Amino acid sequence: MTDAFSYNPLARDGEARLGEVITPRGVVRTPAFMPVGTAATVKGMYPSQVRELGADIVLGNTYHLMLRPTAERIAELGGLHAFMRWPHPILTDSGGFQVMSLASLRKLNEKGVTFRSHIDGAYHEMTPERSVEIQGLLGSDIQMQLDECVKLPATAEEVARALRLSLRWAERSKRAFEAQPPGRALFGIVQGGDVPQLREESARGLVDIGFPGYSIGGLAVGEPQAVMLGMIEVVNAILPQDKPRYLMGVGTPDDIVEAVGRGVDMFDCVMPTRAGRHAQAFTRFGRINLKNARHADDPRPLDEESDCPAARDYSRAYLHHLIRCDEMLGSMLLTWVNLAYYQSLMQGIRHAIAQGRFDAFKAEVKEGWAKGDI
Ligand code: PRF
Repeated sequence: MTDAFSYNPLARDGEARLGEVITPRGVVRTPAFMPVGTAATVKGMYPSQVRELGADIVLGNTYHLMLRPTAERIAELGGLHAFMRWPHPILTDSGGFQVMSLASLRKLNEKGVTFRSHIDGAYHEMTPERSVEIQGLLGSDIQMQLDECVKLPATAEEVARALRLSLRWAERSKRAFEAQPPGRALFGIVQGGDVPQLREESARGLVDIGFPGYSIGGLAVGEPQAVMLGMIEVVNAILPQDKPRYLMGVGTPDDIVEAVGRGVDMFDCVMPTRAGRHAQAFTRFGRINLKNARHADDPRPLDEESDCPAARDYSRAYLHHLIRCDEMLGSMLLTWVNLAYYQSLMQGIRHAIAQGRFDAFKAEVKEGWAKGDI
């Protein structure tokens, strides 16, 4: 293993890419899905379980960790990998997006953003430099620049202002990142809302600054899927082929196969973990809501052929019972089922690209997902 960060393309099928993101802490097979571990935990899962499902990397959140237990405390305790006992790669989001969705009394200016914590109301300041410093203290392998993501619909003026601010923050982030040890990477984040020309301006601006990888932000924020896919096409035509592309906060299995078909390599989403805590199971036959009374007498497992014990070994009646009683094992088992589903989806995608039959695989996934509650 070298101490450098790199992207290694392995195969292509249309625009879909099979590859590897190489980090000193390990290889991330792409297309990859990163389970969300916001507060230094993938909720309800042991790190060893997450790993066994095939995850090569998890995501952590600057915003949550800076507030509690603080980046400085995690650094003193040996960094985020040691703290959460996940020795493999970690990607961290920069905090801007979470400040906008969770914190109150936000004030944004050229310098950065000030806000009040959603936990205790204390005031904090986040700048591009401070975000990179926090991600460095955590020891994150793949770090994100501070950006401003506007919710859609928004005016073109508002979208343009936010993307230009994000470009200036990208430069400041890159400069601050130079202080960190080799082997880590900082990604720039493309913004530009639903306006193709602004997406282009953002992507070109970031490529001019130069990053080892590029994130696509500002999507899945209220626009129809067709608009999101159109923006991905615009951006992917500009981003360099020899760097990984990460679509932030996306999405459903349908979104993921569509985005892979447009050149995206990395994804994260709370969907499998959050849905698991809300009685929803994802299976290759479709989605199942285990709160529904029709499961109360059903002795069948969710999927008797699954490799995941949670899907294979527990009856639907038992899962329904756990959920009705609000037992924590119910959430844990369904989170396990859903992350297993997502990782097997990614494995299927990688296999299909390698075999040159990605389009057929994509059609199968879309059909299964469209079935809804079965
Ligand atoms: N920016 C950052 N994180 C994000 C997003 C973004 O635009 C999104 C949008 N889907 C999710 N997470 N920094």
